[in-house]
Amino acid sequence: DAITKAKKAAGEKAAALVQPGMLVGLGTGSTAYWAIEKIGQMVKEGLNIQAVATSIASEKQALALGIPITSFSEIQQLDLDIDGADEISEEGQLIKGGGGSLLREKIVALASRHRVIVGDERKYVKTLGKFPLPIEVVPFGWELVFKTLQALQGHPTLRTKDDQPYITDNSNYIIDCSFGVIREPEQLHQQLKTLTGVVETGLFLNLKPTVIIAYENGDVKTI
Ligand code: DER
Repeated sequence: DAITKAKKAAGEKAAALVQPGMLVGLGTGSTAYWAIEKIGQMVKEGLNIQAVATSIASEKQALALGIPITSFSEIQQLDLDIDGADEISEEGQLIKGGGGSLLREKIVALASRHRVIVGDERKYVKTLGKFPLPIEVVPFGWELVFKTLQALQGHPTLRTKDDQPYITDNSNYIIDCSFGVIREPEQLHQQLKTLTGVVETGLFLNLKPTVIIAYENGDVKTI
């Protein structure tokens, strides 16, 4: 369908930015999926790179494609991180975490010299906040963080999977919050990060990513 074609087009355009010898961050989700597939094809054709994946799922996909996987015990900086997002503002501010991988995604994004964010047109918004903000929290005492988020008008919901709390790759929980339009994302992020028990938020700010948006009509724009 048109959305899948758009995701594929955006992912493959991002993959084309990968150069021989690069250390690459592999994102998570249904758009980054296509970038990883394309990179796998390029590796089969002789491209020499090493990659760090942002989730167990992306690592499995990369290994199956023969993409050489490295880790932060071997390297401390990546050249290019390719990832998706749930919302991309016109200033390049992001909400991520819909796929549950925000912690490793942010670690990899911050360890990369450059970031490319890929998305279909639905992701490109004027202001952040329509998509509920994912917050990764430690399981112990999550109920206390939940109450504080209620008090902050976050309208929190604990993310579940098969009627159990969703467990991240890092053995944590995720609380999704709807704060409404987020006009001061830095302020909100700092406020949330100071809550004991909060590990990370899905606000990816001031990363100055290259943004690739694919439209259902077939256009692909690099912003
Ligand atoms: O969790 C994330 O941030 C992922 O990048 C994901 O939410 C992106 O969404 P997608 O599956 O539509 O690419």
